[in-house]
Amino acid sequence: MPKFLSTSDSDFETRFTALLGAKREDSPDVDHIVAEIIADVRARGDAAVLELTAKFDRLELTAETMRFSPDEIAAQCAKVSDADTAALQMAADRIRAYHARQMPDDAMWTDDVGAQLGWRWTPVSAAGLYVPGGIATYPSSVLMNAIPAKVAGVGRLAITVPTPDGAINPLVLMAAKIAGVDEIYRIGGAQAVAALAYGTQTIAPVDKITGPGNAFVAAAKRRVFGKVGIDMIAGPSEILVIADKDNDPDWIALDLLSQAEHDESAQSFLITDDASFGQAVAAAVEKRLETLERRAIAGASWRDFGAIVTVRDMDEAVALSDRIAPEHLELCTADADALATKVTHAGAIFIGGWTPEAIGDYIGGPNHVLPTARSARFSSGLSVMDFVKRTTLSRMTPEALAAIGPAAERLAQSESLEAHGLSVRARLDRINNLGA
Ligand code: HSO
Ligand code: ZN
Repeated sequence: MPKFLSTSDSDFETRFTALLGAKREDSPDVDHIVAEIIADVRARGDAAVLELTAKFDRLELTAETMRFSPDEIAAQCAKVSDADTAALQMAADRIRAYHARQMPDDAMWTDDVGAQLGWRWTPVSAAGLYVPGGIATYPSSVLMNAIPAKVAGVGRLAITVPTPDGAINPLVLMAAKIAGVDEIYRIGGAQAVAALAYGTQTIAPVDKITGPGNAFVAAAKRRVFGKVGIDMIAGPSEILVIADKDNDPDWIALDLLSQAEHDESAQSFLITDDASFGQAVAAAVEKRLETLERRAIAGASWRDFGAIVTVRDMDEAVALSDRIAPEHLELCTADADALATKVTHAGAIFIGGWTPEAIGDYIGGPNHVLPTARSARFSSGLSVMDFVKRTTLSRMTPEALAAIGPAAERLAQSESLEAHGLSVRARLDRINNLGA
């Protein structure tokens, strides 16, 4: 059973705060092991990566077989059904169209003193995409990471995916192919992150690393940050559904379970203004848990971290939602559009009862790599912006320099940086025909 709370209960604040602060992830401290792996890959390159792959993935590779050959990619892609390929293709097209609209504009203008100012966006040269192996291998995540990079104009994209005992999900390679990525290495863990960040004899280094992974991958990404850019350290998935009584309890139950089934540490919340509707959803969840394939995972998540909160009205619901700052927020209410405008902190909002969150995971168009663990308060989901950077532009004329240069000279003097001041003064003197 999930936790039942009501804002009219006297102990609500205490219980809600406890729920928000609940420690959901018990990530092992692997930092010292990861530090050693990174040092080893930096020192020995391919040799270290190959040894670690043999040890962790039970896979004997060579520098030549580390990368999937075009023939191997074609052979794996041939195993994918036409229906799966078509679904991936539709997803890719929609994700591409959505992200194309995110491309920011360059700007240049002349201000009141005649100075030309502006900025220009350019893509990172090379990006590495980490794809997890095992049960958490999601072909959809390959599209969600690779397509924004491609749209941004990233020249080189490399994928690393561990293949324990040689096993690979063919849909991962098909997704890579559809996204236009053909540089794919069958390596994983901290060694793959280190190889992408520092390069080896076989793998050229990249400038930015994105993609989810286990505790080793997360620790490695933290450690290589600075040498390269990283996207974010994603935590377990979360969903908050705000629903009124005019919903089918079974639909809402399935929406809650769709995130609960990701991970035992996932968290699903329902906020409703009707207590008996909340009870109906709880009953529908239990019913679905009897047969759901991943009932062990979803059931544990729902039991340990699930919650149903009854509020007095929907404004109260929005206020609680902003405190949760959920990764995914579903608004299944009559006035969903109006409610959406009142929300400030959420990674992604799904408006109205016809928009299950799963649409966003696969095919809607927006990215499914989203801020977790309340980080939607200060950050956003993956986008084209993660693969571009901004260069500022300034151009002075003699008139502009005459107008603002003396203030620069004064500030340079106040910081005792003589050459700074003189570099301005030399030009001002020329303008005034004083200098040489
Ligand atoms: N809901 C997950 C993403 C995902 N779902 C991938 C299915 N596949 C985190 O936002
Ligand atoms: Zn999902």
